[in-house]
Amino acid sequence: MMQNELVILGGGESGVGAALLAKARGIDVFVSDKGTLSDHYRDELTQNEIPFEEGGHSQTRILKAAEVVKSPGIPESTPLIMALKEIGIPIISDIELAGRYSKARMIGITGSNGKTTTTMWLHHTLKQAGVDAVLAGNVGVSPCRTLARRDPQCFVIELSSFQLDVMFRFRCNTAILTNITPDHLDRYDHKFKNYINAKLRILRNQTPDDVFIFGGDDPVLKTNLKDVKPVSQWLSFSATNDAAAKVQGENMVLNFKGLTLVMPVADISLKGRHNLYNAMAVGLAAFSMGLPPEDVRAGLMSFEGVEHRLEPAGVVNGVTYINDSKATNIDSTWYALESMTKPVIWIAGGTDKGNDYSTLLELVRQKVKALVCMGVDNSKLEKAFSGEVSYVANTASLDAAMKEASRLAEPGDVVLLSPACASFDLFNNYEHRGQQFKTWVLNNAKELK
Ligand code: UMA
Ligand code: ADP
Repeated sequence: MMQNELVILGGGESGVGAALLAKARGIDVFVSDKGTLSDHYRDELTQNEIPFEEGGHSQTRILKAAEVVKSPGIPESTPLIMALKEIGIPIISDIELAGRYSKARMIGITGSNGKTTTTMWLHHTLKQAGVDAVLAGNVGVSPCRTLARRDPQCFVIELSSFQLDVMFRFRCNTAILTNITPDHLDRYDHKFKNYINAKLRILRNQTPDDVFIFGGDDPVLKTNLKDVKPVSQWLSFSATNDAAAKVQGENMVLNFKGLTLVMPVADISLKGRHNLYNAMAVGLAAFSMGLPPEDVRAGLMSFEGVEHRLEPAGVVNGVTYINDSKATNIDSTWYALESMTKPVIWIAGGTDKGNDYSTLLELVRQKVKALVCMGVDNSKLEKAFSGEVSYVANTASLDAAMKEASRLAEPGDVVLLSPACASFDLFNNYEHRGQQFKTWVLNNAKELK
């Protein structure tokens, strides 16, 4: 048994990435997974001669670790994690490990909604302008994987609250906090404040040279940033007030570091107010890297969007189908409904995370013709909206929901899948749900041709 071993808990992307980096740096490393590793990751560990176990954690060995890298998928309340904490063994994330071995500029992006879109949009904008930027983090690739081979000019890292929980010395040269609405409360003792504090950890270790970009219209951020003393350069984006990124008439206006971009909102490739916010965050972050305004404009005009986020899925019989399967909470669905310009047949439902539907009522009254509930238990949704829309359908499969929606829709309408709920009652995950939606539309488009 090794002493001074780096133990990695969880052999998913974050764990295997961390193991590859540790191995490349000559650190004794051991990967332990309670479940079964995927063939791909098992092969990678074997090929790189990294010792591992699966099907359980060898507690005695793990409790002798010099340090532990924990997958963000493992809750802090797990007995093994509690035992490690009690002994005082440091527990970090793969992102924290990456920070130790990189001189790259670190751009970290967090928030309750818009993380992936903002991260990928910024990465696209930087790459298109010729910057050696690498996409990493919660989008699905560990930065450690790249660092095992090379250190790029810049990392664009999506950070979940779970990753932030186990980050201590990591420093974001540019930090983005898009917004905060309740999510993942099961991992935070059901206390919203704990989740807010996790998000604010993105500010840790920032210096006056660093930049913090945040949603200036977000009420939760406004309240919670009031008592924080700025150390770095704080910039906000707002659709209603004067800010570093703002709206003036038909234009979006960005100003930072002597750089200015004035650009028609209509030229931004992704639509809806939430995407205007995301675009502003991208623009300010690009300015923080010194990117010329024309390169920022080009990136904001050419990004094609991310799958399952208000993704056009086709037009059948004059009805437009939109896949917003990633809308797994109320706020994301609010923005989806707000951005609709045609009458909506709304497909919603799934595993409820303690939703309060009242904030959607006004938009639903304005925009929704009919609601198709799709879930194992639709009673809460039905109760919230019956009487508010002309028709509420109760379905328990994608096929049944799609049949109802297409029956109810008339030419010129939109069928919007924006569930406001997790997918696990009927699907493996949100991707599976979105994929099935798109496949259904594609098959029907063929039949009707
Ligand atoms: N496991 C143990 N012991 C335990 C519990 C679990 O060993 O007690 C093992 C499981 O068997 C599994 C591994 O830990 O093999 C966890 O698998 P994973 O695929 O979740 O692991 P990671 O590669 O660490 O995934 C994480 C993020 N997952 C979560 O935060 C839940 C990924 O985000 C992220 O892409 C990846 O790191 C790389 O940074 C996914 C996600 O759902 C997409 N994120 C949440 C979200 O976006 O809402 C936060
Ligand atoms: P995250 O990675 O934080 O989950 P995504 O970019 O994947 O964010 O988007 C998740 C959902 O939230 C999608 O339905 C998307 O349309 C919506 N969304 C995107 N940006 C924002 C935003 N700034 N505010 C609210 N909702 C948003």
